[in-house]
Amino acid sequence: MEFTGNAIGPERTTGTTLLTNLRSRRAAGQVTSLDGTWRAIPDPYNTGYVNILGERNTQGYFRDFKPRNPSDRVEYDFDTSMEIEVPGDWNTQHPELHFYEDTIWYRRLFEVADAPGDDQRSFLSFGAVNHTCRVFLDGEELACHVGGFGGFAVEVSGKLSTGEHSLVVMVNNRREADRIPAMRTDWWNFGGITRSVELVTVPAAFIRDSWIAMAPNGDIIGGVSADGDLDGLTVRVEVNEITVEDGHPAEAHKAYQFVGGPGTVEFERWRPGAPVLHSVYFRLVDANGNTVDTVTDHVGFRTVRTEGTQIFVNDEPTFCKGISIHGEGPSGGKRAHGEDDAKELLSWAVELGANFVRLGHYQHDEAMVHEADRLGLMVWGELPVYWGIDFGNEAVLANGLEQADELVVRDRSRASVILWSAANETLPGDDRNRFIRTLLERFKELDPTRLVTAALLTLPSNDPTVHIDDPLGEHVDVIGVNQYLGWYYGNREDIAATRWTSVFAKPIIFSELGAGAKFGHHGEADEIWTEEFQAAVYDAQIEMVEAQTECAGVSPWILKDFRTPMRTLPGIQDGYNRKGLVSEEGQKKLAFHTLQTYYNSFR
Ligand code: GCB
Repeated sequence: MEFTGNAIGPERTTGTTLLTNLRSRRAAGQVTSLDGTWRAIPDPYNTGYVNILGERNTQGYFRDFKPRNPSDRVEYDFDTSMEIEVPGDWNTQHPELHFYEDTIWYRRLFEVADAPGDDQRSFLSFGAVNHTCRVFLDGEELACHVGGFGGFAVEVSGKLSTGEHSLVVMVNNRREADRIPAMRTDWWNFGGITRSVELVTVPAAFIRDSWIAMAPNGDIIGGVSADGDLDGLTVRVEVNEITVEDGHPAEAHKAYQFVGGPGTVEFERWRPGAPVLHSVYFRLVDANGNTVDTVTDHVGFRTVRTEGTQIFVNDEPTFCKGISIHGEGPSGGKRAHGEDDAKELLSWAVELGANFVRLGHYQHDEAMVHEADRLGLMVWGELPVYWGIDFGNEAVLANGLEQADELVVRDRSRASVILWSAANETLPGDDRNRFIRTLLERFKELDPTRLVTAALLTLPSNDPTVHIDDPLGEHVDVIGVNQYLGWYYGNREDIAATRWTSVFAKPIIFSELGAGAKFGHHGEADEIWTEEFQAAVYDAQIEMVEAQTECAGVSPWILKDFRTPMRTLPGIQDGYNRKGLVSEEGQKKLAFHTLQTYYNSFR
């Protein structure tokens, strides 16, 4: 008899779909929130899924059993287990879960007042669950999802009879060599159902996904994928009062290009700092002209392209005055979610004088990109392909592609997003080059309107000129350069004279630079961890950036101090990376004002 088995088996995403336009569905009353207080059972041995023989436990926690007789043995009870808020990370909700990296079972009971009819389809939608989860409805396993930052939906049509239902989600955030990200990240591995859970009910023939954007040549392009019985249905797309597409037969999962509409349509442009959004309606129309499904959006139109070493937005050379941001809320060191967090985080970026934010190192909450659209901030969106990934593993690449789909498909109507980044600080090598090139190609395939990039690792050299020759440079539109002169290496005095060149003649964005400082810690500029030290590094870096003609932008690291188990220095770090321009509670350090002065004085 084998006691070492693990019936969990390989983790692959199955049983999920992508469902976009949830804001529209919410506004139309098609969504029931399942957020709130759930019950949770920590289960580091996966007892709720695997029995002691290592076989699949058919009586596992997902059955959500209650004893029916006094003699019944049921060795768990959701009703009396710990409470946990959804959305939210588990690490900051219970002190004993602070460092927890394993399985927690979540359970939510919900009531269906009126069972949806045959003319409706129903989905459970998850904004993000970190990292891998299995979804069970009334004891039945419906789906597995791999990847901690992308949204996904699970179809439950025909399963929602009138009455009470038990939704159980087995969530696991163990760091594994074959996950993305893998074993090491310089951020907290917040576990849990970190974004909203919703029940979405749509018509039997419906728009699963739709998007519209402006191509680099000014054409309006987009796509609609519909689902259900689409016989005789056509697609109509209107921007404001203008129909830009009419009569295309509805096809499942079809992204097709429509150009311009009848005659040349010129919409007022969205610009950084001067955003203009237009109302867009995507409709499925039947043969009698009746609309069977509509989704609405508010979309800006702008072009973005590169020429030589510059980025052009609406044909104007545009310098990206940026700041990097983690998906951690403005206070409390918690995983960020929702509109309030987005508004506060991005209001700091605006106050800084930024026109650009790098949303590192993974897909952020959808509220961030909508708020960026509204504020006129340009966005760099990013995949968690970070440091050491098992690049030679085909299953890992397959998951990377799924995560790329989730990133791009959700946000390709957002004018604010100008760049998709495939990776951060990865070491060149055949497997890595192929892996990231494949992701970059997927970005372009899904979205021909945006630029692609990756944040490259540049290592110290004794030469004042750093030559960028990472082979990925050939496959990106914009080269992201992470560099820590004056912090991890190099003398502060030498920063201003340093230059970056590449064989690629493409725009360079300094996607990271910075230094650590503890808010309120003051001293001389050569005393590490003081606000003065950090500000002096910024001064020198700004001088370098000004003199570096190939530079198309900067996004220093980082807006706010953020939690990370890698930073342990007592009294200074205490579990936080201190490179923030503001503390974890939002107090501004000197360097905030240094960068603000620079951005406000700008070209
Ligand atoms: C980096 C990483 C970032 C870290 C940062 C640091 O290069 O991209 O995730 O947090 O440096 O503070 O060391």
